[in-house]
Amino acid sequence: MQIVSIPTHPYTDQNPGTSGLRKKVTVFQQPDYLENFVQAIFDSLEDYSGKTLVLGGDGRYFNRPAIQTIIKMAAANGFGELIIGQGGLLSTPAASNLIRKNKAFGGLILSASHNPGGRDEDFGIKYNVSNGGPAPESHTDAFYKRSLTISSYKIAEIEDTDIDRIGSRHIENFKITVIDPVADYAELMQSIFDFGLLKQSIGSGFITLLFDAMHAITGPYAKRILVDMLGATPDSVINAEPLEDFGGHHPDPNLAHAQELAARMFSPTAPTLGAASDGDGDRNMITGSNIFVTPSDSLAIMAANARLIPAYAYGLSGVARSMPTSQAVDRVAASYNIPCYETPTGWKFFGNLLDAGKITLCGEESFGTGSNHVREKDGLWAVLFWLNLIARKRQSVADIVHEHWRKFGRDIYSRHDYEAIESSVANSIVERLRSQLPELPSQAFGEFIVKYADEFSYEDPVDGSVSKNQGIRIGFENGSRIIFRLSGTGTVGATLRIYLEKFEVDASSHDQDAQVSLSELIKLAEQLCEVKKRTGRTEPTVIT
Ligand code: G16
Repeated sequence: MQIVSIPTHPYTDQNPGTSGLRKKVTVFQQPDYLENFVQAIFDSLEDYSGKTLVLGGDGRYFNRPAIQTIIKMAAANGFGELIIGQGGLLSTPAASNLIRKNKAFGGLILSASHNPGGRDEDFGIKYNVSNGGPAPESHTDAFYKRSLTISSYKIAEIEDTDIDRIGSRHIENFKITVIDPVADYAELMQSIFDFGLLKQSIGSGFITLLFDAMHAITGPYAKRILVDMLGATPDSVINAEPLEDFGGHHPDPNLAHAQELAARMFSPTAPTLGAASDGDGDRNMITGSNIFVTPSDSLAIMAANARLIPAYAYGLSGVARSMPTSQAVDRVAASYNIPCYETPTGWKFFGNLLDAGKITLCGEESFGTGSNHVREKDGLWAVLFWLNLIARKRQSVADIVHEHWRKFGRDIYSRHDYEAIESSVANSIVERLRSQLPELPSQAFGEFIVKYADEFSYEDPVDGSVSKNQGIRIGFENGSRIIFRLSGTGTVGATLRIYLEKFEVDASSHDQDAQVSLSELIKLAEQLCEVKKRTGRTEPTVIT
């Protein structure tokens, strides 16, 4: 195998965000751009000679050529084996599982998650470590640092690999194994949930379902598991074929983007459960007939009922949520007397807690829930969790949610996103908020009295690492909160996220519309940050 060293020049913008490096496809197509970043990753890692790397992506535009480049670079840099999903496809949770199952050194996942795909849209790449989880900040900082000084990369002069044919081939000591991307993941799901009960509940018609794969990676997974293994009708999975441009839509599982699903779920013919997943299959949206379950509530309900699921029948060691996620799961943890951790946004922060056995379940407001079965959030796992709950409790989604609120109270919650704000304006908003923090505590805004106002900082209880500036928190005496933070996953300008939360014990107020119930907090958020005033916008780009 001929290995060549190609001289290159650094790019200055290869700093990974919340979850890997995400840029426009056209940025990745610049000469040596992908190669530089991959080499920066390899140069920052140690002792991987002869070891295994898992490789796959969500099938978006540029996935296939990127896979071929990475195969050649992995060979040149001394990896022993590559495990690749057929067609270059792997969902993020399936890749995490493969890393763990094969005791691989790590993995490269090609995805920009819920961001749109296509020639002029987004691409992304992230590295996962040997526990199957996203590389921690110590790694991503090192990748960026190395990308700024890189002067050459190594690539093997070998032919393109047939990634559509399952099987192994050797090039000298380098092995390339193309596998069925679904089989190992399906087996894992079978070991967690009660597939017998699910089959019976679906077969008898007690549960009907609609899953929207949004023309992204979960189509083949959902078809195999929900239709072939559990007996759902073939039309239970819609938009099942992965497309390079996701059919021109955002593969973002929320009511705004999963329109076909939303229309069915809020109609008289709604099935028992409606769900969707995102580009790379790690996010989930859960709905029932005429009800949308917020991701924060979904996490809390899963925690409260986990013992009904075979894999969690012995209870949970603890739970965790990202800081902007509502405090609903905290109430469950308190009532079960188990620890609840508050981490910065980013699944990578759950890794140490999961590895140390401190938590079993975790989740985020950004449509992510997961458990210790892998080290990524997991969209189809969440769908199966809800199906299993419905089958065990013999209740509708709405009944399960209302029962939960009656028992624990409702954390009324919403997120307002202002997308593609000019970076200088976004920074001025953050500066303004920051400057107000010292004088906010004890101030009263109507019924809301500020209890604390700070910038969230996290000390990892396992390795002691500290992550600062993780969002601005304003907490009130009555338990309400307003959080402000800039997204770390966008590719155009800056996105300001405003997270609003109010606790309601009174069951007669539980069915209120969240925007109405949160209206005072919404006004107060604008007063504090002036996003509308400073951008001239009249409303958020997206409300969830
Ligand atoms: C990624 C991370 C999540 C995070 C989300 C939103 O998800 O893995 O942990 O919550 O981004 O991050 P931000 O608010 O910074 O945009 P995904 O599904 O995009 O990989």
